[in-house]
Amino acid sequence: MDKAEESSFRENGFSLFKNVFSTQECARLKKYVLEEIEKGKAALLREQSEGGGTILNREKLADIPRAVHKGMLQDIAHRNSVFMDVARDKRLVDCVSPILGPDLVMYRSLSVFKPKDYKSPVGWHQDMSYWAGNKDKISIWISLDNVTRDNGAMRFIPKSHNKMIEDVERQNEVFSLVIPDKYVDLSEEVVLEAGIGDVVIFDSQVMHCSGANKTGDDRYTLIFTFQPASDPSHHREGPPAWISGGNFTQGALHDK
Ligand SMILES: O=C(O)CCC(=O)C(=O)O
Repeated sequence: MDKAEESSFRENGFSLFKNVFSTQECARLKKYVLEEIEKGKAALLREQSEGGGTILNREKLADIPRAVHKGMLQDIAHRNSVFMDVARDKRLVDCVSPILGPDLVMYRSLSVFKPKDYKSPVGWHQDMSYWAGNKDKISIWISLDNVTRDNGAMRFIPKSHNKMIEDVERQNEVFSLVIPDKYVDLSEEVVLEAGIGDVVIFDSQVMHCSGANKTGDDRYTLIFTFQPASDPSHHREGPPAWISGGNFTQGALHDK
């Protein structure tokens, strides 16, 4: 991240990095994502046929993937170390360490996917509506396919990260805390189309959403959220996982 990219991120709350990963790397990662999704669907089916006792345990890390049939696989880096290795890749750390510093831990990891003709959009939201700890968290969104405005590109409202909207509506969706339309100025909307291997980073408070997949093309992603190691908060039970740097005195797990 150069100085211009850093100041644009600080000003707008998001930034696009082109060609961070190669097409070959993304094809390999997508293969692993598809495998994890299939394993997840099988685990969810097993759980449902056995009565569904633990399905809604939102606290447990890498638990039954409760939303895998709705386009979301939570805690992917804790399901397969291939993804934890990607999260620790210097190319990703370099995208966020100018803002968050060198000592980083992972708050969450997931894949959001929209197979062809997947109709469900993700509504406008600010991630901090869901999250614990400090707001100094950055999500890193990796495009494993060509993502266009027609198959689910990310959409952002620039500068919206400066203020939280408290008046959110709860909907029966995977991303359930939605910002009412009256707070979203669509004339400001930026649609970020991304090629295979491009990376979008975004602030924990920026308003964002993504459209439905109206095409016959896949739209698979990997998403990691990092925070400074001084913040011991975690999206699940237990401490956040180590990502980079050496200063872990305040609670993060150094598992490498
Ligand atoms: O990839 C998407 O469609 C949505 C991701 C998202 O909203 C998030 O990670 O907060």
